[in-house]
Amino acid sequence: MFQSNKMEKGKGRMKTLWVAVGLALTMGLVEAREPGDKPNIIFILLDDLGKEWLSCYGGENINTPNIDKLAESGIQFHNAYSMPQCTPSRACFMTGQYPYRNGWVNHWDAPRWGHAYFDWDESPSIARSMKDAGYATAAAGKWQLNDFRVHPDAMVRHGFDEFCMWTGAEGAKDKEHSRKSTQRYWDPYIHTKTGSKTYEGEFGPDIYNQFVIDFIGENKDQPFFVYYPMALPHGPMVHTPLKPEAKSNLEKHVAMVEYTDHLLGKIVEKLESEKVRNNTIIVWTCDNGTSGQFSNKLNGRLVRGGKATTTENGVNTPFIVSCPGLVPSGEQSQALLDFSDMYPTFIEFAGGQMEEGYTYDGMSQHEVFLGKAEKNNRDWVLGMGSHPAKLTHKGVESAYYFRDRVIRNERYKLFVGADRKPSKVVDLSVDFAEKHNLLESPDHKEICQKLTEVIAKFPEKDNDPDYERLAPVGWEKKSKLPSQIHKIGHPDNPEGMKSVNKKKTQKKEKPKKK
Ligand SMILES: [Ca+2]
Repeated sequence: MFQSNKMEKGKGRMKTLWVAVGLALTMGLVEAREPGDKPNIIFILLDDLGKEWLSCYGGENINTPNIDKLAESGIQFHNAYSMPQCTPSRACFMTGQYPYRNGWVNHWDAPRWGHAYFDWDESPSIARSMKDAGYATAAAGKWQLNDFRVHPDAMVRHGFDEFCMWTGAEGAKDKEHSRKSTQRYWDPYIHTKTGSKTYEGEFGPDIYNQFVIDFIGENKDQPFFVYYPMALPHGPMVHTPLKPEAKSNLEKHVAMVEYTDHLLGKIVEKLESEKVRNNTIIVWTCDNGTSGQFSNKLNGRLVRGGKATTTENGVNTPFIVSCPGLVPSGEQSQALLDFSDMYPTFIEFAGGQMEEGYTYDGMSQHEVFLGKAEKNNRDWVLGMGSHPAKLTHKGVESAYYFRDRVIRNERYKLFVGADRKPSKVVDLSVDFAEKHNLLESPDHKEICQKLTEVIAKFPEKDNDPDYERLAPVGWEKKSKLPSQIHKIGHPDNPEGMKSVNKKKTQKKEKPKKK
């Protein structure tokens, strides 16, 4: 059942053809730019923030007027899924593939640990497809999927014309370099076309934001696509230019969330002043739930940060779509969508093509974004993946043979174990804590069966990250872990299976301790 990410291997894509198609489309577009005629798209992705910190979703003790205004101006979604952690979410967005297919099931800091990286030759790219559809493309903020010392042109290869990225913490024998490159906020270490360097005395988020603002100004007369994975509000907790007095971690966290709001305000202001706001789709969302160290009240209930978990506080992400010329305003949507949907959705708006030779998991939400379809084409959405991958003597591999995951519809949610069996079904309309298991309930036989049938659609084994092996660079992590057999749930590894069962038992016992 093992399926490669790519149906046909080989480096030679039909690049020439796509470029030709892109050019032809661009040439047909030189005239007026009406709303809907290749709208600009800005995908803003916050790092580690759940709904409990946004007043438009019912979060308390937080002031986010620009985000609230964005929600009022468009559609606010309630059933949108990200993945539980950075790498799985970001790779899913970039490829339109679920983690078990693109191989990025676990988290991997490419610049810090070396070895695996997001290989442009082994994966499709939303940015490359947007570029081929005639869009000017840019990325700003956090990337972390490549080491820019090894591949300074990685962003270009992934399809971004312009970029301004925090490098990600770079592992190095020189500890001073590691320290410098870790900085994403004050004195940030940023990679652009002119190379990587520290911007002393500056606040990184201002630099990434100004870059996006400049890019909008320079490209306002043609369709543009911006992938803006903000560095904020992920740790380390810092004071911001607007709240220099923030002292405690909580005060800093609040200041950082409010700073994302301030930065969004500046982006919208720029779009308005350039008169492209009506033709620019802003998708505003987050890559995973808040860090577990922070809790906040959401509609009267205390919610703990759910980063790296598959409960709703980890994966049911805030998701707002706004474009005054195209998208209806003031709407609340229960439509199901997840991060794999962005690639086909944006490509449909762009009138482009997804890259050939790959299997995709996403479904276009074009009609849902336009407010033309309340109920969309999805029966379920999926959330899975977190914690570091494993480094073996053959390279970086997924830690599980089959990673546990969740799927949900508008009301019910199924937890699937690493043994590929259903472990829990909950009714989200009444069970906020996701604790009451309906799997054996005679009244819920039908829904349990319907959700359980989805498991058969998943490949038996999750893929591993697919990348061409690099020559040693000197700072990479070392490991002699055996390949494949180390995996939790590997059929030839009874110890691995034991740990699946042990984990299950521990989970079941947990509530009793309290
Ligand atoms: Ca994250």
